[in-house]
Amino acid sequence: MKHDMARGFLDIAPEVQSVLNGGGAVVALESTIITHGMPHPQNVATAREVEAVVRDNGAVPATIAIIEGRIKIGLSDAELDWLGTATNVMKLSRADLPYAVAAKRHGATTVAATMICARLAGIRVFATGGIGGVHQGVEATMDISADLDELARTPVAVICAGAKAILDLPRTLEYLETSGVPVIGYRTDRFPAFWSRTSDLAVPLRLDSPDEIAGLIRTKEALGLDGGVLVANPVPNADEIPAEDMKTFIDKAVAEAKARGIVGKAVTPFLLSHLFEMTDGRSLATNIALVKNNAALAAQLAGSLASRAA
Ligand code: PSU
Ligand code: MN
Repeated sequence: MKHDMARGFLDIAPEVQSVLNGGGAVVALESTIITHGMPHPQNVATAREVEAVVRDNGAVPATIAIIEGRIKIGLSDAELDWLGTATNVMKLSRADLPYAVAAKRHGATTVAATMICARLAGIRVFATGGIGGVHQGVEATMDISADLDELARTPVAVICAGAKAILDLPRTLEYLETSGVPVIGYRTDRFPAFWSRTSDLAVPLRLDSPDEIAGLIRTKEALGLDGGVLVANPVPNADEIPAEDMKTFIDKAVAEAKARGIVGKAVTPFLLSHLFEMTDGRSLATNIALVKNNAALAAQLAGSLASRAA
């Protein structure tokens, strides 16, 4: 436990706590993807499958959410089922996490909030789908996901499939570089674009094994450099939707969000659900495949970090 004052706000599942006590491999998983990222019942089914993938790869999963103000590190079956259909669950980032805890609300954690909670629990690796980033039209809206600043300040490794192509990817990478976040392409030289394996952007760094990523993380810590690292893991070949195919849909979804005046936290959930409809579920199938792929790599990385621990 990194922060003793926070201990009283956390409910760490006994299995997760015992693995952490023994210095073993734990992977944090977010809950916004369940409540605001996927429709029911695929959201709950995917959450379970992702937990199973983590186990198959030698680590213990800890799905994180806020229930009645308690920070849950690891959810029970009943809690996960409930989360899948609950309608009174806030989408929480750094800005509103303390409110949800103080007011005893329910909340799903975004990448930013999941990183904060993972760190409080002593978990170093976290698997998600895609991170939030700089939105298209940022010149007018200033919409930049709090996920980026969290990566700059909180020492958790985030495994994602790049950033969704609904974002402004060049500016997202610029922002990460300015903030000092190492962005690692896993077995790729191109920054992956979530549904697509590649974009026209070079990835800043490339590593080809979990051990190498663990080595970078340990060196970063030894140098006293704060913040996380972002690992961009391309969706498997069989599941990808080529960038050209997605582009038409994305342009339409972004225009629709603008026309309807969708702003703030509602933007990402709106775009995702609109895309699921426009692609007849194909974008959802790809989303599910890439999260599982990230969970496998995250578990291997957590194992590698654990085995190197003194
Ligand atoms: N990746 C997905 N589905 C999601 C998200 C990411 O595959 O639903 C969520 C994450 O929780 C991420 C959030 O942190 O979207 C970003 O929201 P915003 O752009 O409002 O910061
Ligand atoms: Mn935003």
